[in-house]
Amino acid sequence: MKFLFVTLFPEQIEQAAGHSIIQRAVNKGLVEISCINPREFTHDVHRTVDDTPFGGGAGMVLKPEPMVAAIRKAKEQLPNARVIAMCPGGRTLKQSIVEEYAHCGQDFIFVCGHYEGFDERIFNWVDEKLSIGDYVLTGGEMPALIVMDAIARFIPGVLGKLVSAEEDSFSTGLLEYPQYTRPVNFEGLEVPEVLRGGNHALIDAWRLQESLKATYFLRPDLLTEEQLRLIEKPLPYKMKKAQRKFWEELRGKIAAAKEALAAVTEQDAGEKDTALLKEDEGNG
Ligand code: 4G3
Repeated sequence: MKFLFVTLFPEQIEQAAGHSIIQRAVNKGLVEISCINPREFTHDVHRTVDDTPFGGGAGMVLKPEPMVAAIRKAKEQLPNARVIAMCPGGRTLKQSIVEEYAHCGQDFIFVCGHYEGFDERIFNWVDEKLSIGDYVLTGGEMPALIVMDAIARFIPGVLGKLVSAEEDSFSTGLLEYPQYTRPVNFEGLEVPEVLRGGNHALIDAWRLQESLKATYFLRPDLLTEEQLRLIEKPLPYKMKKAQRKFWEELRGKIAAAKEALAAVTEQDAGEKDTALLKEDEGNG
């Protein structure tokens, strides 16, 4: 997959592409990264890319001529690419958008802005505006790199053999379950018994319960109506025994967590979240 960045600061992109998993993907030929600098498309001695806004106001605006010339060049190089402008006012990125990008079979041109933004007319050469979240940064390079990284993880061979982006917590729609590695006892904090037992059916059930519990407390908006019903409403009369046990156990964990919460009400909300998720450590 090819990623082309239209940017005034190509070194920032090259630097980020020179590390770790993305660098390995480039070396394996799974990902191609390149940059086009709009400054190369200026014709004045000062190589001007920005100017003051019509109507007044603080800051500078990216001029249309060099930006559009750079985007045109980018489209010549990647005619099948989606052209995405990174800006705080764009559609907010989430994992389902990442997956759609990863599976659409197109290359990507990221248009990175600086200063107070783009001349509005530039958007006529752009397919969509994208934001990585509700905050403003000094440039679109880091947001564009974040989008590329999130997409690249879905390209077969980019992650290690046994790891699959499709199985990520966010791709399952739930928050992550807690993970542990050696030592079994770290400063008195023990790895839950169930994870050391090697019973994979039990482990899978425990992990799903923990994911559901974390999601219930921290991001209930991510749960399906069905999941919420199975947590909060009377269980269906007809239900397989193992299933009933699973949901009853989860309800027990949630009730215990709520009690733990009641016990720490004098603490601040940030600490509460932590307390909630810690309550049953070690009692797998
Ligand atoms: C355009 C993207 C670009 C207009 C870009 C600022 C945050 C994001 C810029 C503008 C950016 C984001 C450059 N900051 N949330 N800064 O994805 O006002």
